Amino acid sequence: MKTFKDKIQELFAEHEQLITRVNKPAAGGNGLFTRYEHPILTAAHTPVFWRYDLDEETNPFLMERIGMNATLNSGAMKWHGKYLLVVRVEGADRKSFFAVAESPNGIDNFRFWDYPVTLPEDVVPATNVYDMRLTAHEDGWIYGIFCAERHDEAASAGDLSSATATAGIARTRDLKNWERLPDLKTKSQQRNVVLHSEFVDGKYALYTRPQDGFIDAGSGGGIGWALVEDMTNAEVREEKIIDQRYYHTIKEVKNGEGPHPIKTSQGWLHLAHGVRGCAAGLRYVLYMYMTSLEDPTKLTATPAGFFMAPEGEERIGDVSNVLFTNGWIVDEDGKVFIYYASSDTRMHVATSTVDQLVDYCMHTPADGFTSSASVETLKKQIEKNLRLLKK
Ligand code: M1P
Repeated sequence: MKTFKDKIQELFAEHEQLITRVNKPAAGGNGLFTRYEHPILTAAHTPVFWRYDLDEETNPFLMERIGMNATLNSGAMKWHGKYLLVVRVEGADRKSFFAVAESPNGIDNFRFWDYPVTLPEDVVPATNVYDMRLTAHEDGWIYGIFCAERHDEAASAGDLSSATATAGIARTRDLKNWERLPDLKTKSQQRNVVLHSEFVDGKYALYTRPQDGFIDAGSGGGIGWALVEDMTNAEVREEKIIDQRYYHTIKEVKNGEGPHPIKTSQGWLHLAHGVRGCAAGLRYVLYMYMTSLEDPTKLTATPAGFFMAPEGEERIGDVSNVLFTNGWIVDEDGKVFIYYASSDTRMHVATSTVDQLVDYCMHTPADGFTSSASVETLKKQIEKNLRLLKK
């Protein structure tokens, strides 16, 4: 008969086996990026000592006491040679919190730090926090901008669902001690706010996503841009939409900046999510675009359609048919690690290179916005290829 100690050992051994599992490139692909066989983080990757009370006296049946539901939308950065994710962990109680997981190679062996992030609630307490974008800014701080969600005080009596979305701001120098700054002041609700890594005209630059309600972007036209003088009292006075939504595209209903863009010799390389509605609900896909180095508000490349859409098991989860990203890491050699979550449930990685992604953006035809325009674009490629094939 197994003792309590044996059972604990078993739990730890199973967990260790899971988190040290080798993650190999998945077969197939489209030349743009490489997917990997396994998710890099799931709820089961959270430490055993988070979930179980390991004291036989207080937990004689060795049951989970604090359940974890999902690991999703993670900010990312390279830190002391390690690939670090600030993961949105969602507990069984539906509350999300941030926790750091690190890997030696960016692909597997992600291990959570012992404690989750303690985000001070001294400035503006929120009910729920999630989807942190990390920016190591040239001012020397690492900023984390995230969604701070609160119950909408204007909701009618008995409406316990209406909420408001605001951009929460925190900063750190070591990813362990965080300073909470006042939430971003804006005219509308905001989610998916991202800090650009460099000063622009001596100011902090933010990618915004104005929205009429907690869910609906409504009159918010797309991904916005705003300059802010001081991150310790950040206020959006003017907001310009730089990446608009369009009818009958993958970003018809909503879009949102992913991680902050990567600086390349050919412009700023952006990764974002686009949302459209269908009979099955909302469909979230990832797309890319580029902006000018001289004027980061100017679009220079807008490849049509999605860059990455949910496939296989990625399609299913707590909120099915969703890919979402808010973290990527570029290595010195130009290798890019794209961290994305599927269906609000688990985290994955895909790899590519800066050169491939820039090539994708610059040479993928833009959306012509009608079926006939798409057919004309396709015909050009067919014609060229058939000529080549006949040679
Ligand atoms: O459920 C899908 C996503 O929905 C929201 O995205 P958006 O801000 O574009 O509406 C966010 O709640 C995100 O966390 C979630 O993954």
